[in-house]
Amino acid sequence: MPAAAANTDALWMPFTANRDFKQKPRVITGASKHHYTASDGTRLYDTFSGLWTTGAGHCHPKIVEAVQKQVAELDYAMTFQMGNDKAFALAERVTGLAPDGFTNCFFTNSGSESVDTALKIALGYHRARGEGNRTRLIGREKGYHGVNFGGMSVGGIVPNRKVFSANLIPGVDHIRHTMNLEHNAFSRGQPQWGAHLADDLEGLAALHDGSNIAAVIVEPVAGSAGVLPPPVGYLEKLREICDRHGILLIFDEVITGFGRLGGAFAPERFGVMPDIITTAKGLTNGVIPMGAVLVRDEIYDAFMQGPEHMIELFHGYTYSGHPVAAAAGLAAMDVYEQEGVFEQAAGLEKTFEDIVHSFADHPRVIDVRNIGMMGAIELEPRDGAPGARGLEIHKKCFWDEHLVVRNGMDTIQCSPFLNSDVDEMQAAFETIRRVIDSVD
Ligand code: PXG
Ligand code: PLP
Repeated sequence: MPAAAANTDALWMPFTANRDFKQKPRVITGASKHHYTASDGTRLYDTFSGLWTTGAGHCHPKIVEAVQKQVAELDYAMTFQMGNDKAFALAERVTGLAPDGFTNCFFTNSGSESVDTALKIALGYHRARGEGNRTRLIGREKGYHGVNFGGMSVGGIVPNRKVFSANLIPGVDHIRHTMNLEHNAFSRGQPQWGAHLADDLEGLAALHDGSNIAAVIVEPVAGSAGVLPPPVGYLEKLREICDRHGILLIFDEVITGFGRLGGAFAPERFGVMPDIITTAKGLTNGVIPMGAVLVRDEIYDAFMQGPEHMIELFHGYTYSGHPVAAAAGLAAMDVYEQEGVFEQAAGLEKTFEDIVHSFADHPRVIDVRNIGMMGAIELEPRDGAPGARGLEIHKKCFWDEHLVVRNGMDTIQCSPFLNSDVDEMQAAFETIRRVIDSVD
């Protein structure tokens, strides 16, 4: 069936210009390794590895097999007051990959749920230790922490907040973002300028008194905002201020976790240790929705008090630790380990950096940013129509070049496969350049 004939009416599509899309739908019906198949039969190379999700490639046979086996063996069992074998095994596996001291993990079904869970754990932790006054939560401008009320409130993407402004949770402040084209344009990796922006947290601690602040949440590398690597010294400073005031530091690693930065988690790269890590996406290689919140031992331990028959944390999702998701997660961990996927990513990042920075001389390009296997090519917006150029490039790549390219407004977001073939990756970016040349 030709794509245009697909009946797309009933689906209210997420983060999509529905009316524009439905005039000529882009419908995917299959995938294999580094390509999608569209409903008209064309094969498209995926430059975004799912949605930052599928670093090891689509329909990986080992993950497919694990899911097929699991769904036939145990489809569902509650994890409230009982549990399934795969969830326990995956928790052990994931905490094993995490930095020392991260002994426990709580399962969710998405990054948004991981964030809201982490915020609740932070509040509960302080209360359990007799510091129930620590209720303030601090996020960062341009931060993306999902779309649930907690994550939206600490988040800093303006259009995501605008309509809900009066209903965001109270007691939240934001530190400034680190994006600055004047000082940092065309930086490779971590920019040199901007560590002082972390002092905003010290300012908020002075304003509210640090003893009232529960946690600060940041993406170690801002993803959705258009890939903003942390300035040199910035995360260190955040950690130091948190330590001084007893504030928990949450790293939202929904994108950066599981290989994007060439290791399992951001502390390996930046040498800065958070107290809580939120994950999703790469946890299952995107195959089944699942997230996890990893916590340090003292956080878990703080909850383990009171009568033993009592539930320590009144929180959980029907599908927390779903056995089919957990089986996908276990298989993903096997693939990452056996195929050296994180090492492959580390080995590719310099080549990828050179590829994205080859766009720096393009007249329409106002910035290029990258770190690990994350990159952004920022285009000048059209006068009076921000986002139009980016969307046109996405559509042109899809229809004319058989390339899936993700744009956030006028920024081309790059999330190549962690096990990309260099020639394929190179060819894809040559095509993107041609398409940028060809649009107004
Ligand atoms: N935290 C971070 C850091 C994320 O990147 C979420 C939380 C929410 O996860 P869920 O699974 O609830 O979507 C994310 C998700 C983009 C883009 O274009 C990125 C995300 C979502 C949508 C678009 O970069 N990341
Ligand atoms: N709404 C209702 C009426 C429910 O019964 C439940 C769960 O039992 C939920 C929402 C929450 O669903 P979930 O646990 O899948 O997040």
